[in-house]
Amino acid sequence: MVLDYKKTLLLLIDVQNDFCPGGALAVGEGDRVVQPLNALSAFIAGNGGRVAATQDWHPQGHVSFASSHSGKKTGDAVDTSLVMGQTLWPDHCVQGTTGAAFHKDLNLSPVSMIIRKGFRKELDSYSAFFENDRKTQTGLEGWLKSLGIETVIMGGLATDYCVFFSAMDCRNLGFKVIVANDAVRGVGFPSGSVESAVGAMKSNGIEFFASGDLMK
Ligand code: VGL
Ligand code: ZN
Repeated sequence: MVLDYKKTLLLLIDVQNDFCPGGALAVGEGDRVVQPLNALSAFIAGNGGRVAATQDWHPQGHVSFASSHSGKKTGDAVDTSLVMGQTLWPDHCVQGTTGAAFHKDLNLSPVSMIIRKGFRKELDSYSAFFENDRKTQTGLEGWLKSLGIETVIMGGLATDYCVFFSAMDCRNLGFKVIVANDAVRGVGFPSGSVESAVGAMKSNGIEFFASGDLMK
């Protein structure tokens, strides 16, 4: 693939224990993204590109936890002070816990920036760029623009939430966006969510490639 790697970022989205098998919000085959992402990050970093990672990082009692809302259960949606229709999840990625740690086999050596998100009790963040109020910046846009990054390759978890929101925001901010399709896995709730997320990404000009083809 013809890419100017010096202007390319690989973004590893939420490759954390709680999204892997056995975790609090396990995504089917979530751990299968690790090997292709390690190969991609070695390749991108080795060609002068940048690698960054996001880390879902919630305080106890976070607004996105069903347990924080009496009478609500996982999968319900609530209007909060800052977000209409926030989906509720099991407690996950609590700051400092093993569940919030990156998968032990994810190679963090090439990662030069880690963006933690969802760290405010009252506000969730699916996207690596904007929190769920859709206004508050994480700072990633400025970092990328200051480095002259033009293309962002993404992989990780989950296709229908954090990858989806990150990819759509990234594209809307003017970057070329490529999803490594063998290096993502989805939650699949509500049913059909992965298919509709992939459809929306494709119709917004986000490209999908196998990681092997990105390294040719
Ligand atoms: C995610 C739900 C809640 C994700 C994070 O990483 O896709 N999904 N928090
Ligand atoms: Zn979360």
